[in-house]
Amino acid sequence: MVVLVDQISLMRNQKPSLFSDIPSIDLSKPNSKSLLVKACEEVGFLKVTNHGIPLEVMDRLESEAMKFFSLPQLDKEQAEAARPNRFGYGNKIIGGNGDVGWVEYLLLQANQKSISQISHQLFKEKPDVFCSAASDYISSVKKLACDVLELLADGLNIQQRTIFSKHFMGEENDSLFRINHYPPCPELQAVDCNLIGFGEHTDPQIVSVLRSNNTSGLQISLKDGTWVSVPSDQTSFFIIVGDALQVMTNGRFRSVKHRVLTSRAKSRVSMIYFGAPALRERIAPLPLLMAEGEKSLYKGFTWSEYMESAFKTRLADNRLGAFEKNVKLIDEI
Ligand code: GA4
Repeated sequence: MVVLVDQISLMRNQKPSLFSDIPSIDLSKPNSKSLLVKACEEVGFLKVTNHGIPLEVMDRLESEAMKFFSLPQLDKEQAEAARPNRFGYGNKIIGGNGDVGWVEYLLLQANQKSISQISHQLFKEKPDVFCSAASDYISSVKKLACDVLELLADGLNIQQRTIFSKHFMGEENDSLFRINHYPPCPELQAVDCNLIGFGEHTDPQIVSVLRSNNTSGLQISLKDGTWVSVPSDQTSFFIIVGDALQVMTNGRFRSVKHRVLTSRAKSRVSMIYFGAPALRERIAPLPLLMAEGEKSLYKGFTWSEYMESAFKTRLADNRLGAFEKNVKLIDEI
């Protein structure tokens, strides 16, 4: 309860405005690629409509995941205790460094082997129902992530359309999938404030594709540092620029800080696909995106180096800071 009180005082009086100007991009329109580029540059966050993924695919997985989240806490904790690694069911502990939130979640590697393993871990009876719902959903959002990245490459006038998407097309990609459940927090009824569900952070990967039920709670930080609330939309997907894409575009695209606040009365479920390269792959600014004389802002790194460093920092830390080149200093030398 101490944590709750601390967090309440932290969040009191912070009421970010609803951001109705979230770039909303209709993927069936011919101008979508230039709008995607603009949104990634200015906000690092956008919504896509006409994405071709049936609502049924989203609802099916959400309801299968809710079957697990609705089990008695003891059963879920047994599943957590039996986990051989960080994948599977988790509760309240978000990051390896003590970051906590009012959240429970399922974390998977976005490949068939992990989907099948976790399905068996969670559902002793009939694991195939969750397994097939998760496989269908993950393959659909992976394709959507690739489509969006290919449109972005087009919009940036890069000949090789797969320049970004190729990173997670290979067998060994380190892409993840996470289903977050933010249970309502009735204690908040008494005090007019919110509680942190998932603390502020950027996503380390190339791109994230997020879908939530129709409960709000997600907030993003704009360029000027103000926090705005994202209106929920369960039929659309939100695209989040990750650190790796910011690096590849040498800072042109913005890896956006975001966080989730829990609600007093409504349960929020979000499902996020995180598109990442293989651990041995190298991420660095792409020379073909740099203007003549433009300096590289980042030191290159392998994906495993980056994730290793990510696990050593807390959520709110500026994870990319350790890989920034001090361009100004170099000029002065
Ligand atoms: C934050 C964003 C995603 O939820 C996540 C998280 C990941 C994890 O849960 O394993 C991390 C966290 C997230 C950032 C720093 C590292 C990695 C926990 C952690 C301490 C799945 C992701 O990719 O990065």
